Amino acid sequence: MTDNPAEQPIPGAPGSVPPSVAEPTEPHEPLPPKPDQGGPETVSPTGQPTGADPARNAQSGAYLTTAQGARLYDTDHSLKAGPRGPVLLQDHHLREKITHFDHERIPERVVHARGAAAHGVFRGYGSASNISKAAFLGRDVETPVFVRFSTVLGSRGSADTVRDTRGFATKFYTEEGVFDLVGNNIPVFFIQDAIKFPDVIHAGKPHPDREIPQAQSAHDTFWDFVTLHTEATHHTLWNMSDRGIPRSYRMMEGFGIHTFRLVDAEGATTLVKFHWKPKLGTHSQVWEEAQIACGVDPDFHRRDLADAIESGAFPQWELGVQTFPDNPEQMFQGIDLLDPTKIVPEELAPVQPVGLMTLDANPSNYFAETEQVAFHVGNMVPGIDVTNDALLQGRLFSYIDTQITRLGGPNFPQLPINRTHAPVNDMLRDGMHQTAVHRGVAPYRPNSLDGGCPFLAGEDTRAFVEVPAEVAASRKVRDAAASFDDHFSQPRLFWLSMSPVEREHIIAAYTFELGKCYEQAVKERGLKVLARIDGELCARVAAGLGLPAPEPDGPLVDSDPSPALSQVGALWPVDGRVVGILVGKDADLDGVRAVCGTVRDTGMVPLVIAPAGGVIGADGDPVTVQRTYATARSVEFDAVLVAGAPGDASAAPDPRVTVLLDEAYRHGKAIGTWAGGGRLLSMAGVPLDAPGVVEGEAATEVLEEVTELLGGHRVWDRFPSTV
Ligand code: HDE
Repeated sequence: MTDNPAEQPIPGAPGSVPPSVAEPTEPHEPLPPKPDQGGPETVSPTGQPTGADPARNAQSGAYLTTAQGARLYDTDHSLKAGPRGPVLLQDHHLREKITHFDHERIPERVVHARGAAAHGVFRGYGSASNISKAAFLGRDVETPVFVRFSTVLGSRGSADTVRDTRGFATKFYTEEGVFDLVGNNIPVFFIQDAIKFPDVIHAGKPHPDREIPQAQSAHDTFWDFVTLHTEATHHTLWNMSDRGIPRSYRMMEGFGIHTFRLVDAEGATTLVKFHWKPKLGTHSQVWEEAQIACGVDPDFHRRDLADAIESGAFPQWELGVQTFPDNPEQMFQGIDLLDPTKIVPEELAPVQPVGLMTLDANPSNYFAETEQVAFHVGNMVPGIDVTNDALLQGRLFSYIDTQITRLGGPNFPQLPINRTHAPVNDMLRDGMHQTAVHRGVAPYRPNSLDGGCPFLAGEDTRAFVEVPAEVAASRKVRDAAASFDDHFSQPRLFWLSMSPVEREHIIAAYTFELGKCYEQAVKERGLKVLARIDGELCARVAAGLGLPAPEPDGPLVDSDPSPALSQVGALWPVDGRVVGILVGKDADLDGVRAVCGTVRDTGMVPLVIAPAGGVIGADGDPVTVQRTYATARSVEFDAVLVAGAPGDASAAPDPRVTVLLDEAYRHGKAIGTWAGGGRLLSMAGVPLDAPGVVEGEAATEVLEEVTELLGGHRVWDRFPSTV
């Protein structure tokens, strides 16, 4: 057949060759739309339903077409005057294809640009029904949700495992409208007033001259700001703790941060703070592990979430509330509930579970769903209201405003992922990207031309019942309450609540981050702030920086520690944990087969690591290799098993194996071996008598002990501690 498109027969025309339908281009039906992609029913000018089913607007049919649905017979060559050109302007397919491509990108989010998301369902326990009339909190009420996790500072293409706060934003598609709980994995914030948000973000983002460093807080402008602006001390301390480097999105707590107001059916109100508690526990990486993962797998968290859901290990979180009386002072046991830099320790106000969220489906299109989802703290349902927290109040403006630039106009609520499941009958009209074809002539009230529609809800059926909260008569001021001046008592409370190993990690994190700053004045000011948290913390970081430790310039206020803040000490389910199984020359393949089966049966993921890919021991019962020495790195594994050692005792291990075992050991991971693999461990410098190193006779017995260790997340005893 000729290459000249002008000479190609038109598909379907007599004599044309039917297109090949072999893999990988075999046409198939589009994926069924997700239930939460339904939307307000609209009709096209010709009366055809449109928009309600996004799959209708996406890929359908077997043949490649233009955007107008015209079939194409060639998409590889532009239309030319002869095979050697020039290209003709009349090639409308070329122009359509390139023009669309030129406009494929939208602005990334100004913060939280890098994210990953999943669909799921929330089931209310009914336990909150006595304090909120929100229907979705009712007993066994099931509500579809879409959750987006994110880092804050990095660009859309930045690495996942940086030291940063993580976003935890949940869209509940309730029958009463959309409720967005736009939270973080850290329960306090850098600032007490929204007017400071541009300042903290400008300081945290890369330097404006060279645009470096990417997705990092370890640089001068960040530390310059947070040491001058000491209300940031509490959040910064959480960032420097293990919370700043989560092991997985599935293993993070989530916090609404602000105090919200719940309203019951009679109008009585209760103040609450929202908490998400992960069923898998709250766990972190260690810093070196996080840094390595940034390079070897920048998509570490995104991949982890998608893989877990695809494999059926659906992550779950319990939603809970801390409740406080709605008193005029908005204080609880001396803690200002309107100050978002303060927590209320769980020991003072326990978190009461109100429902369970399960994430059970991955998005089918990243751009349409994860990128275009638009959260807004103002998306609330009857039974949930705001408080006077000045950070929250500023957010109420920001979230709707930012979408106008990011999503190109005011009609973003019509995007499939943003559509409410409640019926919509608004009087909002026109604007960029209007996809609804509204009927009627009178989008105003009062009117007689549309028969008075839409009608207003009556007393009993209306949604928003603004709580008639008192507003204290006062003068206009740019100021905050005196209690907002306490910037150090809660950072000290957090420090005192940490276990020794967690304190070591905090010391190392500050030493690293301040050590990355160039400005001496910034480092010195950083130490002054640390002196207000704890003397030992300050002295150890000062020693690491080679600077004198300053005296605190104010009192250290002790309070009872909050054990709930520590991540160390409990046992957790091991679902979805990844066990690497090193299989070299002369390995015990029977043992490998046995442990692979048991690992799977326990709900974990076995990954066999061998010198080369393919299958090994192909004598009827082959073992499939999932990782090779070239593709494996320790950070992917929560535990490592070594299935024997080469018969030739003098052979040095492959250096990549040595690195893998050395890292697994230093990162506190459980290591198990049998069939003589201890020799390999010793050669890699792993002491066989160290805590969490299990050497045994039978593979499955070794695995049993390793699984027990995994329940504690890491072998904490392996980290030296002097605090
Ligand atoms: Fe945000 N924040 N924020 N934020 N925030 C945004 O909205 C803002 C704050 C949070 O996955 C933006 O759609 C202001 C606190 C999450 O799409 C923007 C202030 C908390 C996400 C915005 C705050 C958050 C955002 C950027 C200070 C935890 C990602 C893109 C008053 C409770 C949501 C967008 C997603 C995103 C503004 C502070 C959480 C610009 C002005 C406190 C999880 O509207």
